Amino acid sequence: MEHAESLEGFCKKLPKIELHAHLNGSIRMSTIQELWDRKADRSGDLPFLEAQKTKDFQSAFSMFSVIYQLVQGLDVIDRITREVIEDFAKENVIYVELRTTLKAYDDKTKLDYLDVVLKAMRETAALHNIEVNLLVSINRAESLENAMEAVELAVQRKDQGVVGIDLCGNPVCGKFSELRPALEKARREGFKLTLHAAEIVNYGETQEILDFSPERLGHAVFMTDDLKSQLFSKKIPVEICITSNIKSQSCDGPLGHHFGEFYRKSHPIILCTDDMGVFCTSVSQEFSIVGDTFQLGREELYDLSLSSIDCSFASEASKETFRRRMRESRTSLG
Ligand code: 6MZ
Repeated sequence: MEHAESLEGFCKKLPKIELHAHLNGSIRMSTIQELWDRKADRSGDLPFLEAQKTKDFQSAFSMFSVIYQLVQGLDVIDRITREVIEDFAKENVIYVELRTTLKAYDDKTKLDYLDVVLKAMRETAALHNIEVNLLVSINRAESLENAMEAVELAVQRKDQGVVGIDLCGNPVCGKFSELRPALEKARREGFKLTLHAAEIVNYGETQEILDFSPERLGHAVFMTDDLKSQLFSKKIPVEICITSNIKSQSCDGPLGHHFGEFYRKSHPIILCTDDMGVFCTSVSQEFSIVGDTFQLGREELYDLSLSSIDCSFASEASKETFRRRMRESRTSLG
């Protein structure tokens, strides 16, 4: 049957949820440019643009240092939180789990940072018919002491939209095993956990992470057959970030991406952007990519979006609301 709507149009209209979005990596390109233009001591082109051209995994990380030079202060954090949520809402994302590493600026504490993000989340969500929760990130390059502090701050704001803890950061730095006590503490405090895993080849650590059984994993690119079969039998949902993996050269292209294998095994997966500013993507685009590459029909894309809801850390009542919104949209989707 011919569809009046293009695949891109369908994927944009499809209600979606986003479970893997780093706040600073999701910054709008136009905002980065504006912050750069305002900088008194700039010379030459925005280094972000230069960094975006380079494509290996470590140069993807160099973009975060450019962002951090420009995103200084809670007023900017407030602005980018609002803009990122607006951008998700514009493409019919009905629920987002944003994640961010808490930072202290001048006289402002990490708790101030957390409060600014939570307030901006609440206010913007109310304006745009989108629900937003927060995961506090632990950067694996940080000390255990810092990781413990992040969990303690998350505990202080548990009833205000913090639903989980993420382990992220440059995978060549730090070790899961050394930060594990902070993640155990988070678990004791009732937080759900999502851990970046297997973004580079590190089978030993991937095994430790699987043994730890977090509620979700991010990426899961470099897995042996044995690790994959453990993952499949444990049914740990995986946040899949295709454009991020391609642009950081963790895989050759969409066709060779492990989405195909995980999808065929009916393993729980969620299509995510990772860093929509850094990697110039959107959740709608991630759906279009899998529709095109793996020949998924509209029913299958709809079901993929619907099943992602089960993997979220939202309350059961919220999940029911998302499912209802998806059902209601079904007839108008084309
Ligand atoms: C691992 C990543 C990442 O926390 O300052 N981050 N960690 N793998 C990735 N794949 C490309 N993309 C982003 O957002 C930016 C931070 O998120 C983590 C990095 O630690 C980065 O510094 P926040 O809001």
